[in-house]
Amino acid sequence: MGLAIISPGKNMDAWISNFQSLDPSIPIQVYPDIQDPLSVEAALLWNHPPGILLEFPNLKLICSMGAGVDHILKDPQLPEHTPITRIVDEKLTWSMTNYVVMGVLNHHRQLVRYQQQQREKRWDMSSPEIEVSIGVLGVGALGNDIVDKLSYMGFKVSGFGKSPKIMSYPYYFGSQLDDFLQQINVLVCMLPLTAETEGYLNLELFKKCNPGTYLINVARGKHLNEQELLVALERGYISGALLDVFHVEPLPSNHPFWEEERIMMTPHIASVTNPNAAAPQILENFRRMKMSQPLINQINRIKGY
Ligand code: OXD
Repeated sequence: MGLAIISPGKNMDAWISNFQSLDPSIPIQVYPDIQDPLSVEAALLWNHPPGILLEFPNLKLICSMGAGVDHILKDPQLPEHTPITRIVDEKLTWSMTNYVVMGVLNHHRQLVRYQQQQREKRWDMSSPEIEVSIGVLGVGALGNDIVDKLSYMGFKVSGFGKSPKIMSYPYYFGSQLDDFLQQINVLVCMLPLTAETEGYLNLELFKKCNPGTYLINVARGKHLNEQELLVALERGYISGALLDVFHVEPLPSNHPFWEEERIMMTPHIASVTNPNAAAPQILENFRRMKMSQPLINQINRIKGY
């Protein structure tokens, strides 16, 4: 009884060699070459074809290949009671925090402006720093680390979440969104994608931001109403954005974001799961599943994260 890896179009060699060197006794099958569906007890998924899990009647564990599980939960034919885990890993957190710190510093120290000045051979020392007060929407494992590191660097940082929590930093929740937005001028989206958070970054929210707020979205493309971001830029609610995620990936070549100078983009690389770091926790959960022990990093299906 073994593990199926289902991640169409991606090279799985690094995962396979990690699994094999950690525990060669576990049979691994890689989609689409699954010869023995009855033997599949655990599935490791990234953008799997919807409905495919129904082909595995002995499935007892579903693992996301990344931190997010929205790609799994959107499958309308997801087996109802099979537990789902996600990756929580220091390296993933480290990369994500580095990316956001880079985005904040780039905005704060205006690297884009100085690159432009260099092209124009222009020496302008005026206003060398933009004052920033950062707000992180969504303070789970990843968001919290971002708040901690930016606070450590001396930035003013607040967090926003769904429910009350005692935090070591200014924390807003629930109906306090407007107060949170009033405290900040850099908004970092770290929310999980759920029915509640889809389209959360929209014109209504942008209007409530301090004029000229800078947006960083490293969560999911569907958090952002892309058309309304363009409107918010035109109206000055938002001054610019760093985006790593998009509704459609790869971003289509006719998408207006390509032409928008105030938007800086990267191709969903803010933090990419490293198989060396993540394979041990998949196998640990495989072992726990076999022994009927509590899983690590299991998500709550009702909450959606
Ligand atoms: C993830 C991602 O969820 O890469 O890990 O987006």
